[in-house]
Amino acid sequence: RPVALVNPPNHPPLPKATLRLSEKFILLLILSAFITLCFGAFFFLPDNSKHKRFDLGLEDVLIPHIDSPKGGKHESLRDKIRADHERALQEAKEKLRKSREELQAEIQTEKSKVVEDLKKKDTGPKPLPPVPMPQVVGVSDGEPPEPDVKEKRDKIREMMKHAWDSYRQYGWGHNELKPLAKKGHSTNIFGNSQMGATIVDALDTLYIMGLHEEFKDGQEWIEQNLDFGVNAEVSVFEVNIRFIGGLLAAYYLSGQEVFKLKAVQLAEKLLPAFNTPTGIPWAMVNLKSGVGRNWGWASAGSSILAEFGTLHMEFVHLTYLTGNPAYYQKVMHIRKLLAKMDRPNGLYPNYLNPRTGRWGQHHTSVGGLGDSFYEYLLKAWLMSDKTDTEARKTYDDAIEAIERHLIRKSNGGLTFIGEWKNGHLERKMGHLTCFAGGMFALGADGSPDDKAGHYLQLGAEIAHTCHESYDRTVLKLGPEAFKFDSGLEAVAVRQNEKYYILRPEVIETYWYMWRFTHDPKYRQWGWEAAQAIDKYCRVSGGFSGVKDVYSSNPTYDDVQQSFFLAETLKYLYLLFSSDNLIPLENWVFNTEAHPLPVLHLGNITLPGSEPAQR
Ligand code: DMJ
Repeated sequence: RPVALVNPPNHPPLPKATLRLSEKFILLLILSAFITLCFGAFFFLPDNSKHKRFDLGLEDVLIPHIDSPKGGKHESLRDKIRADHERALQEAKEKLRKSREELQAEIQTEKSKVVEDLKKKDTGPKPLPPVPMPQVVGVSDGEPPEPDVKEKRDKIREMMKHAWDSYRQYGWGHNELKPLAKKGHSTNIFGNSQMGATIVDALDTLYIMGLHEEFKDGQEWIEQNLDFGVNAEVSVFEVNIRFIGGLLAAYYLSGQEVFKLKAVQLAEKLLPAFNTPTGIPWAMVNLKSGVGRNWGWASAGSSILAEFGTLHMEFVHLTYLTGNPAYYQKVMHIRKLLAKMDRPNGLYPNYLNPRTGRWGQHHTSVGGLGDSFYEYLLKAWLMSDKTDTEARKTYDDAIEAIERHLIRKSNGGLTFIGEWKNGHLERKMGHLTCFAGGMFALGADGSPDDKAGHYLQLGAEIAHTCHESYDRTVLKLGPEAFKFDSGLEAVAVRQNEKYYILRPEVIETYWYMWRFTHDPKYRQWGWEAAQAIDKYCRVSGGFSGVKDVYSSNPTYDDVQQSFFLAETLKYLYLLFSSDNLIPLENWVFNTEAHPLPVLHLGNITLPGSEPAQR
C-alpha cells in the first residue's frame, strides 16, 4: 500500500524525512524476507553434499570394477559382493517358505538368546569406585575411669537394650513400635512403607555401645529386606537424616559395604524430588514413581527451610563415596539460590515456594521448620575440615540476625529464643529449639571477631533455660513448647504443648556443653533426664512418650520414636563416656545424631565442585 494512504485524511502530510524512512523500512523488510528465503533454502532443500559423499563412497568400490583387468583385486571384491547378494537372496527365499509359527518360534529363540547374553554381562549392581576411607578414629570403647559414671553408662546401655529388644520382639521390620499395644507403628513421614526405620536409625548407637549381636541382627535384616522400590510417598528430609545418615554412619563405623550400597540406592530414589522449576526439592517423593509434592499445610505450596536445608552433609558424603557429582551439585544449587535471595531483616523465612522461588509466609524459627538449616551450615564447615568458609560465613550472618531479632532474656533472667512472625516476636520456645545451645557451643570456635566466649556463654544460657523447662514440671521431663509471657517462665500453657515424645534436643545440648566445658552439672542434668525417662516412659514393651509432663498420672502416647534410639540414648551414653569415643575433631553428627567423619577436603576435589547445575 502506498505510504501516503496510511495518513488519515485530515491529517497534515507527513514530513519528507518520515516518508523516506518508511521507504527504507519497506526496503529493509524485502531484504530481510529475501535473506530468510535463502536461509530456509539452505536448510530445507535436499542436502546435495550428502548425496555426493554417498556417491563418492560407491564410486570408490564400483568404478574400479568397470575398468579393472581380469583377476585383479577388484574382481575378487566384485565376486564377494555378488556372493553376499546371492546368500541374502537365498536366506530371504527360505524365510518366505517358512510358516508363520516357525518364524515366531525363531524370533522367540533369538530373543531369549539376547536376554541370556545380557544376563551374563549384568553381574548385579555396579561396584562403587574405591575411595580413600577417611580417617576413622575414636571408635573406641570410651569407658569412663570413674566407677559411678560407668554405672550410669551401663544403665543407659540397658535402656537401649530394652528399647531394641522390645522393638525386635513386637515391631521387627515396621518403622516404629507401639510399646503398649506391642505391635508395629508408622507415621506419614514414611508413607505406607515398612522400611524398618528403627533398625536403620539404631544401628550406629548399637555399634557405639558395643551391642554387636544386635548390630549383626540389624545388618542381616537390612541385607535381606531393605528394599526402596516401594510405592510409598516419603518425606525427603526424614528419609535423608534417618536412613541415609544412619546407613552412612553404620558404614563408616563398621566398614560393611552393604550399608554404603543401600544408602546410594536410596539416594537415587530421592533425586527426582529435585525436579522442580527452581531445583528446591519437594518435601515428599514417591519412591517408586518419583513424583514429588509438598505438604498441604505449608504456606502457599512451599517447601520447608529445615527440610531442603538439611541435606548437605549426607549429599556431600554420597558424592565422595560414589564419585557421582549430582548429589553435591543439588545441595550447592540450593545454597547458591538462597544466597541470591533477599532476607527480611537478615532472617531466613521458613517457607520457600519451589515453583516461583519466592518466600512464603515470613515466619522464622530456630525450632521446628527452621532448626537444622542453621545446624547444617555450621556442620558443612566442620565436615569440610573448616575449608568450606562460605558455609561458615552464611552461618555467622544468620546467627547474627537471629541474636538481634529472636533471642531475649525473660523477666526472670532466662535467655530464650522466640519465633519471629511477620515482624512480631512470639515469646515461645520449642523443645526442638533447645538443640541450639549445643550448636552455639559447637560454633564458638571459629566465630567472627573472636566471640568464642560469647557463644559458649550463649550455649550455656540456653542449656540452663531448657533445664528449667524440665525442672518446672512434675515428671522432670520437658514440654513440647514453653512460654515467657504474662509472668510465665519456661512453662507450657496449652494442653497440646505439654507432651514429651522422647525427644533428644535438651540432652544433646547437655552433651555438647559437657564436651566443651566439663562442668559436672551437665552430667547431673543428663542423669536427671535419664532417670525420669526410665521412671515415667518405660513400659514392659519398650519406651513411650507421655501426654502431659505436668500430671503425676500421665497417659502414654504409645509410640517409641526411632529417634529415641538414634539420638536420645546415644547422647546420654556419650555424656557418660570419655571424650575419646567419637571425638568431635574427627566426627560431625548429622541432625539425627548419626556421626559422619570429617572429610579433609583440602586434599580432595569433589567431583562436580565446578559451578553447580541442576
Ligand atoms: C529428629 O528427627 C531430628 O533431630 C530432627 O532434626 C528434628 N527432631 C527430631 C527429634 O526430635
